[in-house]
Amino acid sequence: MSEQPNSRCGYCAIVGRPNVGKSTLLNRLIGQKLAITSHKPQTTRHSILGVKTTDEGQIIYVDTPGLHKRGDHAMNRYLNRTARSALADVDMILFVVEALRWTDEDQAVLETVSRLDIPILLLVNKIDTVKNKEELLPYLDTTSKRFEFSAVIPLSARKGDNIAPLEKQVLSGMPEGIAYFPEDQLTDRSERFFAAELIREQLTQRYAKEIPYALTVEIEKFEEEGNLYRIHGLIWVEREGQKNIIIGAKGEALKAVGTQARIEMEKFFDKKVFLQLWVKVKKSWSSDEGALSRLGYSD
Ligand SMILES: Nc1nc2c(ncn2[C@@H]2O[C@H](COP(=O)(O)OP(=O)(O)O)[C@@H](O)[C@H]2O)c(=O)[nH]1
Ligand SMILES: [Mg+2]
Repeated sequence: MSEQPNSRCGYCAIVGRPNVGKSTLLNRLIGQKLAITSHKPQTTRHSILGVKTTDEGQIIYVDTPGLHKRGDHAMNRYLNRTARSALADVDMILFVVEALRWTDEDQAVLETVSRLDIPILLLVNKIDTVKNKEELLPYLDTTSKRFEFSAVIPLSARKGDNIAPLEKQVLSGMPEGIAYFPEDQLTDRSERFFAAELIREQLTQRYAKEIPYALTVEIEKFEEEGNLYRIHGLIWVEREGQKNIIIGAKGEALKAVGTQARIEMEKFFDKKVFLQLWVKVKKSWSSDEGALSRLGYSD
């Protein structure tokens, strides 16, 4: 832990509507894949802390599920609750939008965070998609007038453009204090949690339509045997038809998911991984508050 009297330490939440690149940004800032990403909403279902320690201090980033507009479904209510509670005690907010876009959902997120009286940095992400960079200027001009942001930073989380100036800006906004977390700690989540997330990432990226929303992953067994992790994962879906799709003809689809998830886990844990997967049906788990809480979606 840092003993320097002038060191800084604080919390910084990453917020925005789904799909603007919040999780990609967290991974970029930490330099490791902590948060799973995909182009589908609801990919991030839990708040994840990413801890970045340097000589100047410690920044604790909080990745949040996107604030979802529809609050009429139990899962969306949980996601909104999680996103909102992550904002309660932070020192700074990174509000992420997509270059050249400003939707009703962006506006709704701004309205939520601007009520909190916490400094807000506006991050205009995905600038790598803008061929002619001059097009950005009028956009930056209008968006920066939407609120008194402490700064507006165009960047690309995917390519890593403009990340260093962002980090400098964030650090300067953190209160003085000594580090909360040991300097080698990157996150607050367990290896079991990441195992489940890496399985869910494969499934979320692979299936379109309703399947990503209808599934969750539970780790039934997580055992260490020397340099090997033995992991049993249970994939819950809501209907028989979804189970059949995930298993596929002769189990081929599930096997492919298992292989790719195992490769990702071996990279993440730096261990050999033996992974077995099962699929089970639990009707309407995602709209049942009790089932949600048993499956780990509780505050
Ligand atoms: N071109 C481009 N795509 C990005 C960038 N950042 C994120 N993405 C993509 O946008 C999609 C959503 O990213 P994700 O981080 O899951 O968004 P989140 O829902 O806000 O957490 C993924 O397909 C990312 O690869 C970027 O800087 N440039
Ligand atoms: Mg995300």
